[in-house]
Amino acid sequence: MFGTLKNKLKNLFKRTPKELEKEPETEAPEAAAPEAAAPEAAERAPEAKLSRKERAKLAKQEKKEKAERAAKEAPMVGAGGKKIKEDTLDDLLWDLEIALMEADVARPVVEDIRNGVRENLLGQRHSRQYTVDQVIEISIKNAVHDVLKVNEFDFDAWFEKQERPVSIMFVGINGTGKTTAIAKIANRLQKNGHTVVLAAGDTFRAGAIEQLTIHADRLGCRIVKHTQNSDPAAVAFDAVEHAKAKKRDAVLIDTAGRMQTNSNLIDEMKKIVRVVKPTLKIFVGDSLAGNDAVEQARVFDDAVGVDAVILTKIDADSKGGAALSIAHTIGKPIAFVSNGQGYEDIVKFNADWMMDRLFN
Ligand SMILES: Nc1nc2c(ncn2[C@@H]2O[C@H](COP(=O)(O)OP(=O)(O)O)[C@@H](O)[C@H]2O)c(=O)[nH]1
Ligand SMILES: [Mg+2]
Repeated sequence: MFGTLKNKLKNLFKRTPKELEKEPETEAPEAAAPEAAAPEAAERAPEAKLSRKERAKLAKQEKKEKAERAAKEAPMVGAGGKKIKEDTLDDLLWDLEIALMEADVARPVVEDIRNGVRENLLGQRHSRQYTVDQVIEISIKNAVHDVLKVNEFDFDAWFEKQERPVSIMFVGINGTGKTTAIAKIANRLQKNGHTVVLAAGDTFRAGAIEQLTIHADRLGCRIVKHTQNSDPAAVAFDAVEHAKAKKRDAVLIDTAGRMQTNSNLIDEMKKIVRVVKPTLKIFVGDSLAGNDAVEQARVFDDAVGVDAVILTKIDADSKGGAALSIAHTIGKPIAFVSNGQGYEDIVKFNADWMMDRLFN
């Protein structure tokens, strides 16, 4: 999962510190260095018999542990630390940009991360307890976390607060995983004690109604369906009426896919929205589509107004770009990520979850 992005970032972090630090003699505050280094030298004295290589390894380990202990602290200091060189910082930022773009991260998000890191580091001095590569690493992580933070959406808390029945419409192009996501959400809602009605609104594709019927049978929930080629808005309307009459909690509305540029499809989506006024409109995007998924999200958002995103197939997504950029680019949160074909393979998205996958 997200291997490309993960590896690219990891390689960036592996740069040697010397490349990025200004030479000590050019920096007046470096004069304080021997004093600061003294306790460390004393600590290391008993290990004098170790080889140089071993000592270096030990020192590195010590430094790493120290940095990890202080990981929550800001690595930057106002004065007295080491300064980052501007030209080498720009080299690294360029590498960062390339790495993000190669992992299919959308351009505006690349810019945001890059500028965040640059602003944070340029002309700043960093605390002596960090090596410069640790400083860069923390800075990049913070910038990525900032980007991800806007993506959160607590579906469960949201759901509890809505009037019943809650109607949720799923939009997205063919094959992205809408129908599968509907079954997963239905399963999840039922496990949380809610009653669910499915609306077979993909009346276009042969087999779509049958596919949703199989899920309804397995999950033991009601499905409202009409014949193929019938009006999907009418199906959705009937499903909501049924839910009202039977006091069901949720109506999950499946829709057709085709191409996002197909104007019939877009009109069809708009009609469903006019007729049932769904409580929530979820765009389902295939993470493997990378920047295309971002574009599709934009088209659906312009047409019907997307409220949240489900990103699918992240179990097969080696790049991670869409996961990093989709919500930020269209300004809508990611509610869930789908990571497999089983009913349980759906995870509530949050920034820490994604950070964990990218950096650990
Ligand atoms: N690996 C993987 N496959 C998925 C995931 N979600 C859906 N699929 C598969 O993608 C294909 C299309 O899914 P479907 O729900 O029919 O897409 P729809 O056309 O948007 O309704 C099916 O074979 C699903 O099993 C996922 O998270 N991971
Ligand atoms: Mg479908």
